Amino acid sequence: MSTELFQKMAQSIIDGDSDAAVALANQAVAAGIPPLDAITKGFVVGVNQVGAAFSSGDAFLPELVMAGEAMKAAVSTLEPEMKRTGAERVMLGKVVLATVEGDIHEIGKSLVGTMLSASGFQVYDLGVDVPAAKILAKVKEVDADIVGLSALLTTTMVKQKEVIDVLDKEGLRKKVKVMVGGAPVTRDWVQKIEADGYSEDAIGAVNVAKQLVGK
Ligand code: B1M
Repeated sequence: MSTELFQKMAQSIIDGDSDAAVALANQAVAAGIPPLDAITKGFVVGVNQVGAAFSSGDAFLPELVMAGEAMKAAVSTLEPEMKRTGAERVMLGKVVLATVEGDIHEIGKSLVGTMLSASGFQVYDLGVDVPAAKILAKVKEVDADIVGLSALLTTTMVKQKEVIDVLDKEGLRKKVKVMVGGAPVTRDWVQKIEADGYSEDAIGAVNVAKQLVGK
């Protein structure tokens, strides 16, 4: 039953059909399927397929855009349920979150933000294409414990390093932990830029953030 639903979810993203994606997300909530399962076993399978087709030249930008829109609609529909089912309610720490400058991919970053706030972090999501200076200003304003930086392009990963350098220059590097993520980010990269934490997915990001604040 759920396998069939997951397949339909993937297909709705491949078809770039936002209405179908929203309807299927609502169906999952009604059926008591954990929202993160709907995302990882259903919708993400579809968006990865579109991404692969785009890489190999079998799909084009309009398809990528439509898949992205459908994916966004599905995740937004599931968001309230993810927040509702977040188990912990204590304040674990403050996270300034952003997709780095030059990069407009927002779905994974927002998912990480939702999971962090559902788990008890206060999240300041600055959105996408965010310059290092804006991130620094927010870190100072809210006295952040963690900066979370998402990058989906090999060309924008360098901006993660730029933010670390800016924090360093301001004497904040020891105080503020930096967690990075995004599809092209590897452990080698994390070591190279001397980030404090890294995760491949949103659940992992919560565990890493907890470790970073010593919880
Ligand atoms: Co773009 N795009 N895209 N795109 N796009 C990729 C990333 C790409 C791999 C596709 C491909 O060629 N196979 C490729 C990058 C190649 C590279 O650099 N290696 C690519 C490209 C080339 C581009 C453009 C340059 C295309 C063009 O214009 N010619 C352009 C760039 C625009 C820009 O940013 N300046 C572009 C544009 C777009 C859309 C706008 C159309 C759309 C985004 C819509 C939106 O976000 N509102 C889009 C999409 C949808 C994708 C793919 C298909 C899917 C991304 C996604 O949402 N995945 C993507 C291919 C792919 O990844 N399969 C692709 C689902 C999401 C849940 O996963 O974002 O990986 P993800 O996040 C995960 C983890 O990475 C991790 O946890 C998340 C949840 O599990 N994570 C973190 C993410 N951030 C984290 C932060 C953390 C911790 C974990 O701590 C802080």
